[in-house]
Amino acid sequence: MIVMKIKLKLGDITKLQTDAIVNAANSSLLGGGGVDGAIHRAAGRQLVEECRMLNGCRTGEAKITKGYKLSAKHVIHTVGPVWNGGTKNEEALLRDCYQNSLVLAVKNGLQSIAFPCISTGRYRFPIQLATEIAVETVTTFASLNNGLDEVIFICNDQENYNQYSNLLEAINNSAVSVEF
Ligand code: AR6
Repeated sequence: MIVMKIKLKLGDITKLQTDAIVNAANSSLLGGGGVDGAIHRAAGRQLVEECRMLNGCRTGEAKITKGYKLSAKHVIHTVGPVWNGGTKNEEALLRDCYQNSLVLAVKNGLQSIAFPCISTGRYRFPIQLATEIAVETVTTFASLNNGLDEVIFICNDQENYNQYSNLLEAINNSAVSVEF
């Protein structure tokens, strides 16, 4: 069986040298605050110019661009759900963000992808639940043996990092090897 690596990191996603980094964008895809603002600042103006051609993106869906001045070759832009108490299909939509980003990476022949903690900032998704969805979606994807070598979860704060660390330590799945 081909084993997919999962790595956990604490830091800034814009510094990573992966085939793709994922942006927690909004549906305009034209930039914003948080990780979205950081990615657009680091990538330069050409990123927003390419994004303008994409006609936005619906919640749960994903679109790919080049990485421009980033060390990452591509940016996969996905739009997480705004947390509304859990009554607006938020869990399924967050799962779609991870799943659709992974599928898009494989479709484009990419081997490594890094995710921020989608929706857990301005969109107020509860951290524990968001982490469970992220880890479960990625490990299930790995079990299907899809050609992706490496998924990085990169947290910008200790609270998110600790949640991931607890869940990843407990993983018992032969399709995955975890590195901290
Ligand atoms: N590297 C890695 N993670 C980061 C970075 C960074 N440089 N900066 C922030 N984070 P948020 P959302 C973490 O608010 O909740 C934007 O305005 C941050 O600590 O960026 O999906 C968009 O345009 C948090 O854990 O995204 C949308 O309007 C995580 O990234 C809206 O915010 C997500 O926080 C999307 O909200």
